Amino acid sequence: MSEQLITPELRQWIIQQAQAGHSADVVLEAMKASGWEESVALDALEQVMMAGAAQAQAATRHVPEVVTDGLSRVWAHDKFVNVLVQIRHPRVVVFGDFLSAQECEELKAQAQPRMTRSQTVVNATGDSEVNEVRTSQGMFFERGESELCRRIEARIAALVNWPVENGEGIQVLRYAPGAEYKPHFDYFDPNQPGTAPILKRGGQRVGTVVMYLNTPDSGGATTFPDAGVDVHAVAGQAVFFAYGLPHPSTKTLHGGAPVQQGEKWVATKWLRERPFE
Ligand code: PD2
Ligand code: ZN
Repeated sequence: MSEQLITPELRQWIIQQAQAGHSADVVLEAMKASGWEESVALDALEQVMMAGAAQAQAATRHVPEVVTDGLSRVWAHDKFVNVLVQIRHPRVVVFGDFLSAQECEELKAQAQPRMTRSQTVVNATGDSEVNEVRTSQGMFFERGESELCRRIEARIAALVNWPVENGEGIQVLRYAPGAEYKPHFDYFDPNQPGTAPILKRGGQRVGTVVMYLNTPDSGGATTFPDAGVDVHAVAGQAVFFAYGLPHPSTKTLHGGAPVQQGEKWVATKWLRERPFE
């Protein structure tokens, strides 16, 4: 365990850096420059500097964020969206009335002809493959592909204060009964060789919005096992989560629980650090 690598001297140095007002980001870069592997350095930072895990996110990179100013609904581009639940760590926000019933139906109809078996990224190479951790069907829209995509993208951008250009195209997924998406992180594993080429286009993923296009008869919640939180799939609602670092300390491990009865349709929007061109 990397815990054993943290000498008292290193612990003291990290604390001094924090007391001098250096952000975790800056300390991390300094550790990497002096030869620390990123994952070991992150573990050390987490243990020493970020005893309060919520501080970890705040002290690190600029991330998509919802600003409610204490209100239970926020204006997002063209409509008010209800803020149903907010969790600070992991940073998770559940929205009601995010998509209208008509928008859900239109998105499903536009996606339907292009649905194929979903794939996952092969970490070692950066390629994609069919994998039994993800038994849904899916498709990607290009960003800005239709008036509907542009409207939803502008709504997300306004809601989480993140530029439209930093978003990947909307992905639509359909889960049949029994289909699931086993728990995973949406960021790309920095220690895998296949990650570097993926990051060239827009950098890391830093946030996700999962929009529910229907209400399954039972099952299909989006689960956050490290937080003990399940978000039920309800048509028109959406869940947003952000991760300032590509590290499990963000507690953003999440999955799509097996659908028990009926179908489940979602649209996912992934947000990158930089423009995704
Ligand atoms: O469909 C879901 O609930 C789900 C769960 C976890 C979707 C994703 N991840 C995703 O698209 O990344
Ligand atoms: Zn995911």
